[in-house]
Amino acid sequence: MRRLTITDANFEAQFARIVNDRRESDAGVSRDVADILQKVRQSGDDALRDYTMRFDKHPLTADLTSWRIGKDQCKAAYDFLDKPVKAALEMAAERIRAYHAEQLPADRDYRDGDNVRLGARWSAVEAAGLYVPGGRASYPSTLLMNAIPAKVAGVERLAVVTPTPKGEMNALVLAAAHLVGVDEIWRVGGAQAIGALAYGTKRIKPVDVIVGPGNAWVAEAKRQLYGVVGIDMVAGPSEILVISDNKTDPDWIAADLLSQAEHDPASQSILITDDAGFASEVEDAIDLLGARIATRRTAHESWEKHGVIVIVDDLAEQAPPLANRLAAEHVELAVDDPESYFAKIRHAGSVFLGRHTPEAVGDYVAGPNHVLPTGRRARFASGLSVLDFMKRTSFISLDAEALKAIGPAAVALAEIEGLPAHAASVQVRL
Ligand code: HSO
Ligand code: ZN
Repeated sequence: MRRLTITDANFEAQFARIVNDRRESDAGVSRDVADILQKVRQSGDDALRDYTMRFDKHPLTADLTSWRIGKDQCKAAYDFLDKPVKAALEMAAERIRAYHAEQLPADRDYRDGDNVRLGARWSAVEAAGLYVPGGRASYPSTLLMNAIPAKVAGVERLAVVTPTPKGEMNALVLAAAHLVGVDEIWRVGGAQAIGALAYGTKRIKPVDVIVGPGNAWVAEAKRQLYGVVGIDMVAGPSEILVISDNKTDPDWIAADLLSQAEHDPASQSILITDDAGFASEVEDAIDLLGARIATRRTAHESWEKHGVIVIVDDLAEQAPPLANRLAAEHVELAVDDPESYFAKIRHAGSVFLGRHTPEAVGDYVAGPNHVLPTGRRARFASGLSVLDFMKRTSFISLDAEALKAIGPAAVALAEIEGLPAHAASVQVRL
């Protein structure tokens, strides 16, 4: 953990280093991924079979159940859940659905001053692919956060791909799939699964958009296939920035900082406060709680390597501009007047207002998406939404009068661009 004080002579240099810190692995995977994608494109299911044996030790055979997880398996996983877990998942799903329904965009259809009818109509993509990681980062909440916006947008087909190393499956993810009504789940993972979704194979039909988190290979495959298909953001390790005065219980803030640190050794947790004594209490609380949790190794590594405490003089004045430079995925405002801070925060994936709004409620049940821009991408990007599964078709309609009003200008522009057929197609109608 590093502690910075704004009055230190070298504060600016130290803070700039944190802003520019690259925590994302570019493991030099791009050539491997290009090879894998080419093989999947050429040999389809045969390539999937080879890679899945090699990387996941899972045999894809003539038996379809080795390829695909059945609806009945998902239902069984769901039925097997404890009642409180079931109720929690249902509450989460319903709140996420309601929030995303509010995002559905309105069509436009109007006449302008020249009596030209103009507008735009939104429609969903037909098919979306969702990558669900195996192992550490395989979360039912992430399945809800990715699948529900697609459903709300009106996507007809949702195909999930997920690696099942040595045949192993995450029952909670299957239960979540049952809850949201996803029934096409393929037991393939890695770059090869992304290739299959983009190009299609004999078994797996191609999709139009691919979303969902994954390791460096998955992220690189999505990047390389962007343009063949649409993708969501390429996401990096989680981040949290907590802005707190000394009136919040240090135990609360310690837990908040650890909540993102426990995701990944490359995660980053930052506290900005105006009280050095309070900062030390939070540090002590992190040591105590951090030693007790099952995720302590990951959380400890993240906090040691990437954790930061910034001590400022004037929290209300100095914290928001620092927050904007960090453009963090999550920003918590644990202060008396969070609104006045919020008004000054422009770059953030999601903001949590007030001492009683821990970031973790946003990860699960509040409603907004937990797939958010990381690595300072909040400067230009937003969290996953129904719009990631939709596109807009503009339309134009003219009658003779309207064409008379704007057509001659089109003719003039076609002529200076040296495109006579363009000019003629307007002129003949005038
Ligand atoms: N905080 C993560 C999402 C997540 N948290 C899933 C718990 N489960 C995204 O930044
Ligand atoms: Zn989380």
